[in-house]
Amino acid sequence: KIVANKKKEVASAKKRTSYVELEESEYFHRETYSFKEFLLDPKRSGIIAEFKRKSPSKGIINDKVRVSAVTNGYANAGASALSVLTDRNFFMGRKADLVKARSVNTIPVLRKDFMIDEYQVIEAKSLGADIILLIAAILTPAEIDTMATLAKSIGLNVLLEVHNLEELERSIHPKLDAIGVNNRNLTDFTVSVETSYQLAKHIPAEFLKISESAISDPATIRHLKLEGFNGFLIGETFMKHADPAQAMKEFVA
Ligand code: IGP
Repeated sequence: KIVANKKKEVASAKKRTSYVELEESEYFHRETYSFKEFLLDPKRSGIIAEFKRKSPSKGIINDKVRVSAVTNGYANAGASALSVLTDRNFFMGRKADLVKARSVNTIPVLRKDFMIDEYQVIEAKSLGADIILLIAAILTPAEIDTMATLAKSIGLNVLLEVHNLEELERSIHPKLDAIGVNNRNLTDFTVSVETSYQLAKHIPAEFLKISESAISDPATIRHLKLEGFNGFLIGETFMKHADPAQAMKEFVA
């Protein structure tokens, strides 16, 4: 359902904006920030702080806050990177949110969306992203190869998301920078940080290790660090508050 929906969206975007126009964006020619450098910077928290108004599992989380204030507050609270949803249908995100986040921050920004086409990779760079997400559950190994290779050729960092060992083993690719274990099962939306603990030892050492979703307390981060995780993708725990950046400040204090 998500993939069919996304295909339509990409087809219409291609009609509106050509590759040539995307590449005319000033951002398309910028040098991206290194995901690795920011994640491993000991002065930062390792948190990839997400701007997410709505999700399929929770409905509206927060539609009252502004992307510039929130993302800038996250960065000031010590975020290593930002994650901005650009999917409109399921997450109430906008491409303009990514542009806004980029324009007011000097840390890496992840384009959070369902990437299924090379067009979206070029588009991500032109909107100001530093990192793209490739979701193993919806991509073949050949598609991961094509998109990761393209992304790296234009300086983007690549995060691969997996839910289980089978996805990890079939999708691992030398062009990836980071492997993210999603603790949320995308089919039934159940969450368990156990997923991260179980998969940790199967992720080859050359990749950054990220744990995604359902992280709601600092103790979980301490445990994940002990298992070798370098990054922690957090959305709802911050976004459910009227002031998400303040919530992050208190979380890291
Ligand atoms: C954040 P949470 O539980 O902290 O709000 O989760 C992030 O991991 C989640 O939004 C996410 C996501 C995705 C969203 C992970 N993978 C893929 C959309 C698409």
